[in-house]
Amino acid sequence: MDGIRCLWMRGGTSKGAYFLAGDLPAEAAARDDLLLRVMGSPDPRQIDGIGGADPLTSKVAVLAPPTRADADVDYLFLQVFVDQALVSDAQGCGNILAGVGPAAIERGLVAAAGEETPVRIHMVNTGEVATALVATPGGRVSYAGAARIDGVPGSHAPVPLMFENVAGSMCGSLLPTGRAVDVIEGVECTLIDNGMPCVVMRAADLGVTGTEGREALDDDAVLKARLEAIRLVAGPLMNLGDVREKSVPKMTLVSAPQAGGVVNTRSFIPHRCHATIGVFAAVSVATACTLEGTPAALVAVLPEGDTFVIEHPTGAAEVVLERDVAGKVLRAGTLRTARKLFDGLVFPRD
Ligand code: NQM
Repeated sequence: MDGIRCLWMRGGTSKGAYFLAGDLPAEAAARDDLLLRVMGSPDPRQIDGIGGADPLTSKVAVLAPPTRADADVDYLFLQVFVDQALVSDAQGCGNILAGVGPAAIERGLVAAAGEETPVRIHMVNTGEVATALVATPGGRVSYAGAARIDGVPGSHAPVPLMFENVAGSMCGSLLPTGRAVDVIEGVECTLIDNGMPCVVMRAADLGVTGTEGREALDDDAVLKARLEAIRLVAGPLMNLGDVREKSVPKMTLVSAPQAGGVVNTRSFIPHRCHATIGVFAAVSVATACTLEGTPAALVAVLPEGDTFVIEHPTGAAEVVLERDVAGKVLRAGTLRTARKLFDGLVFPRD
C-alpha cells in the first residue's frame, strides 16, 4: 500500500497523527479501520504501528476546510483505542487541539497573518469553535519560545486557546441530571460537562488519598472496578447512552490542593490514569469547584481571580474561567504548546 501523508505532532501533553480529511477514506468505517492499522491497534504495545501504547499517544486529528462561516478549519478528533479495535469520535481533545492551528498553517489550510495568526477551529465532535493563537514570525509557524507547561520538558512557543459556550458539549447541558450532586454506588459525584463529560468524586470517598502516582492508581484493580461501575451508571444519566465502548465520561478524583493550587486531581480517561489532565476535563473540574456543595467545592481552595490552578500527577494546568455575576462560566481559556515532530508518509499494516 502507498503511504499516507501524516504530520506527527505533540499537542499539549498528548501526541497524535494529524491528517487532511482528503488523504483518508471518506467513509467512517474504512477510515477507522485504516487508523487502527496506522496506530498498530489492537495491541497493548502497538508494536506494528506508530501509536505510543498509551491512550495519550494514540490520537488522531482530521483537518478539513471549514464547514461553517465563523471558522477557519474543521477539526475532528478520533481516539484510537490501544488494546481494542475501537476508534471513537465521542469526545473532543483540547490537548491535540493545540496542534491544530500549527498543522492547519503547515498544510496550507490557513494562511499565516503577521507575527501571530489567530485560527478559529470548528471542533466537529462537539460543534463549538475554539480560537488558537499561533506564533508565525516571518509567515511560518514557529515552535520555539519561552512557554512552559507541566508534563512537557523544556519551553516552546505559546499556543493560547479560548473557548466559548462549551457547557453541555456532549451531554446537552452543564449538569445533565439537573443536579450538582448525584449519589452513584454510594459515592457522591458531580456529573458535569463544560467541554468534556466528567464524573467528579472525592478521592477519599473511593478509599485513596488522590496523591498517589499514575502507576499506583493504574495497578489498583479494586479502585478501577469501582470507577467503572460508577461510570457505566453515569453514562446514560449524562445522555451518553451505553458507554462501555466509549472513552467518556472521564472519571476524576479530587482532593485538597497540595501545592497552592485550587484542587488536586487524578483523572481516569477512562480506564487509565492521565499523566496530567485533559484540557476540557480541567475546565470541567474547575467549573465543578465553583458549584456549592459539590465534592470538588468541598476540597477546593477557590482563587481570588479567574485563574484556576488544577493540580495533576506531574504538576498543574492553569485554566481561566470568565464568569458572569451569577457565576455562570461565559468563556474559558488555557495555555498550551505544540510541536511538529515528524512530517512524512505513514504506512499502515495490511
Ligand atoms: O480533556 C485526554 C488529553 C485528553 C483530552 C483524555 C483533553 C481534554 O489530555 O480536552 O485534552 O481525556 O482522553 O489529551
